[in-house]
Amino acid sequence: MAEQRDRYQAGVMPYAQMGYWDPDYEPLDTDVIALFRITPQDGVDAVEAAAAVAGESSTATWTVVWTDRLTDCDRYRAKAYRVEAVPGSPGQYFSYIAYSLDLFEEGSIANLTASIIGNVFGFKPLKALRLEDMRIPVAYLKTFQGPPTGIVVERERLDKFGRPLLGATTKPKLGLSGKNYGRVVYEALKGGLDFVKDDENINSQPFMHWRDRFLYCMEAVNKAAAATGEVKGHYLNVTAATMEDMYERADFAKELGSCIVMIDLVIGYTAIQSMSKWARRNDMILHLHRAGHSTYTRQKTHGVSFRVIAKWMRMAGVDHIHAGTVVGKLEGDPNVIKGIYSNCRDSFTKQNLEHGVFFDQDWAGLRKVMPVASGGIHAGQMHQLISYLGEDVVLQFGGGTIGHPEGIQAGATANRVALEAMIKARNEGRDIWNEGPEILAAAARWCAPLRAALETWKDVTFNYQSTDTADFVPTATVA
Ligand code: RUB
Repeated sequence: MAEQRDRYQAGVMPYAQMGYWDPDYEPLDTDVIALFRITPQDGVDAVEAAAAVAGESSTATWTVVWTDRLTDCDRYRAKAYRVEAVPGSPGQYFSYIAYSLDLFEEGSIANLTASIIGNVFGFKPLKALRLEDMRIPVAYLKTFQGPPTGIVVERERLDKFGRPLLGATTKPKLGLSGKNYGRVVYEALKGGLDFVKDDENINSQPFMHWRDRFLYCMEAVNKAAAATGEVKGHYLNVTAATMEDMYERADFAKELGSCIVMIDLVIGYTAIQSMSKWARRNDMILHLHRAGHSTYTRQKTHGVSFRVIAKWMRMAGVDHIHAGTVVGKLEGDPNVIKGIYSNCRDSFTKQNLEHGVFFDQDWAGLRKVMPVASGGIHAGQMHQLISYLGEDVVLQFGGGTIGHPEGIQAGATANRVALEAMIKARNEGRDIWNEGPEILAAAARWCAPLRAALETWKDVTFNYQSTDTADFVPTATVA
């Protein structure tokens, strides 16, 4: 930092000299820490770029301002304290920045993010900037209520234990009338699924107004529950143009006896927090579809990693979050997905660079979020899904239920039988990763719908290279 005498001379001064770089700084337990991937413009020094990010995401502007001296500026300045080259990616640097807790309003994702991903993402001296991870201090976490229901209470309400939950997204995404939509929901639930789901873009369009959908879906849920003796649900998407509309729709869902409502990420952080409070007041499960996230999470050099969005959403308070399938049709590197799932389900997340997790994170007792695996999956992948994703997850087969050649009920039955056969085999100690296809084939001998599903989708896979991968690879150890 510049000498005290020169520090407040009017004019432009490098951010590092203004005090936004402090290699000796030791973060406090109460500091918010952000890890950015910085790609400086050619000729811009990495340390100065890191200091600029610290400056622009906390108190600085481009020139010295004397009004700093009216504040406790040494404390309020964010401090870049560590910069290191990203392995295998020339020109990119990981930069660690610490922020005092006093910079943030309690319980507000909007306020946290306005600093951390505010103006700084358009800053000219950087070619690109990505928020890779954050360590949220316990003191700040305790100002958030977190998930209204959480995994444990959701299972109790549903009375379903020891296996992943099964769902499906209604297809086609758009165009069905309320009555036909309700038919799809009934068939899928009756056939063995626990949940059916509105798609992200179903709200209240000319072909199906929201009240129609809610009425027909709840008729389907109640009929299927009566027919099977199981608790059933349909995620009614209450996403709408205004909070008033969303509250009206959510209230109606509750009045009809639904146990769950759904929102889309595109409604924004404040609306998500408001809906979380509504769900907590009304004992409802809150499902979050992450519509829109790939516009800023997928590319490795610019944007926000989804593991950070998952963290923010656990704080904001959702019960379900779409978190990737690994094997399905949408982006999902196995290691990155593991890191995202740990942010949803751990009580304490340990640093794990191979999974893209840069910090230990104590979750301060916030309830756990149920991750949802959805997008291009089918019964033939059951062993892979359970091996990669574990038990506390909703597996959602949309096309993989509704596209079944013998109909929707048969599609649901195929998924339920595949799931139960695989869980049974796992519980008996079998190696489901390697024996999975055999286990499925054996179950299919007695289950025509599963036989047809395996025959139809065989080994359909989406084998493309992942865009968002971890930067650290396991090193071979000497035996
Ligand atoms: C599911 C589908 C969902 C995606 C969202 O359809 O398209 O909208 O799961 O993606 P299907 P993500 O099961 O027929 O593929 O879960 O990654 O956010």
